[in-house]
Amino acid sequence: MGTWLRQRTGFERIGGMRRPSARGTILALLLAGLCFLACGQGDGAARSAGSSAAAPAASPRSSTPDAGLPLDSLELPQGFEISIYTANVPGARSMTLSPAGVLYVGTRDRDGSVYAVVDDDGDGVAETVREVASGLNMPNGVAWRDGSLYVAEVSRILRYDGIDERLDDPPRPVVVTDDYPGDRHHGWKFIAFGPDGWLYVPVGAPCNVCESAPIYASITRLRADGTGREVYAHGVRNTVGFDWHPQTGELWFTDNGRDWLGDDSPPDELNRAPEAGMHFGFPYCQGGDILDPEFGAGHACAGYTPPAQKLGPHVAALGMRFYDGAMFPAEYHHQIFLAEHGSWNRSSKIGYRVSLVRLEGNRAVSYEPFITGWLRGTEAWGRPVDVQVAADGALLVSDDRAGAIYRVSYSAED
Ligand SMILES: [Ca+2]
Ligand SMILES: [Ca+2]
Repeated sequence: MGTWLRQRTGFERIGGMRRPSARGTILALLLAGLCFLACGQGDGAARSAGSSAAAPAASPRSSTPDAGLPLDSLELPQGFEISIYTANVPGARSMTLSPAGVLYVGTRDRDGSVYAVVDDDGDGVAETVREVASGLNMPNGVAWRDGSLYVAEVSRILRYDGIDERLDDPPRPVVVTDDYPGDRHHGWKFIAFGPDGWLYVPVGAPCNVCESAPIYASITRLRADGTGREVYAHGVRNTVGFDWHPQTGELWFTDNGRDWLGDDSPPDELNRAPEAGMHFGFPYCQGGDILDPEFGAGHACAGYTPPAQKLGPHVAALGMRFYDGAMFPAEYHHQIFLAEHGSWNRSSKIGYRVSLVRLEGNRAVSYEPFITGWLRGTEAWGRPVDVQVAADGALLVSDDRAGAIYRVSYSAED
């Protein structure tokens, strides 16, 4: 049959037969191993790899609603709950949601895959995960517009037309552009359509810190048909998440600070770019007020736009979204949730959490943790990458270490 479908429920459907897939088994073994490492005391014997690996005859969801992930260790404010939307998206990175409710998820490594995740019955648990593309070059970025899914590889933007209706038989992609640099260092991309209808595509610095051609360390934008590319923002080291304020239409974006300036320097950044042509400092000025020791000579931080909010040093702030759903309390309305993937260039780890930045007008006034607990001691069992507000107002959070999408919901106290 022409259908090329993988449903990531621990099975591959082949010619109408169902049999355990090698991947499903490996995933089960990995999850079991992760739990062995992370679940800690007491229950290790009850969760042996053997019992998990032998389980694929049943739906992983019905037998283990938490998919073996230690959700109990996550802490959220009063009234919020977190659950597993799906634990079957290996390397889950950036997300986009179609109006029909299909969640598309990019990845950065492994098979170069893009996944489509569907909650068929609307109960807050996605039962169907399909691989709609594979073999791509770090297809981290996904954006949906006018019936098509746009996917960002390192140097190309691809477009899959009519994708929602063809999840079981995805169309061949149209190449929107193949004109981005091929550098894999900071080459994976977050992409999104702005309120102006243009597709925003960042190009990270091809280095930790360096001067480079103008296309690098920028956020570009281009028309949906691939024409008209221009640089919108300069001096951006590596942004992997942005969104536009629902009322002002202004662009806000995270940016990852450089490495090797010490444990507490520089901060990661949340920036605001209300107009084209602004310069956010890299590589000359880091974090708004730190003249770079290698590239700062002859420059002044006053010449560049400082962050709207300094974030933790090395937290690796990635995806961010304004909350515009109806489920959370009013105090969260139009505030920013951002995913902190977690540090590597620091002697003690920080990040590995979802944070909240509160705004007053167009000013950031606070920065606080919203979900913590993926980091336990010195080991992180999960790493948040992106956040997405679902149609029902729940907040979806992707995790490329656990291969999971979480669903954060709120219900008022009794
Ligand atoms: Ca469901
Ligand atoms: Ca900056």
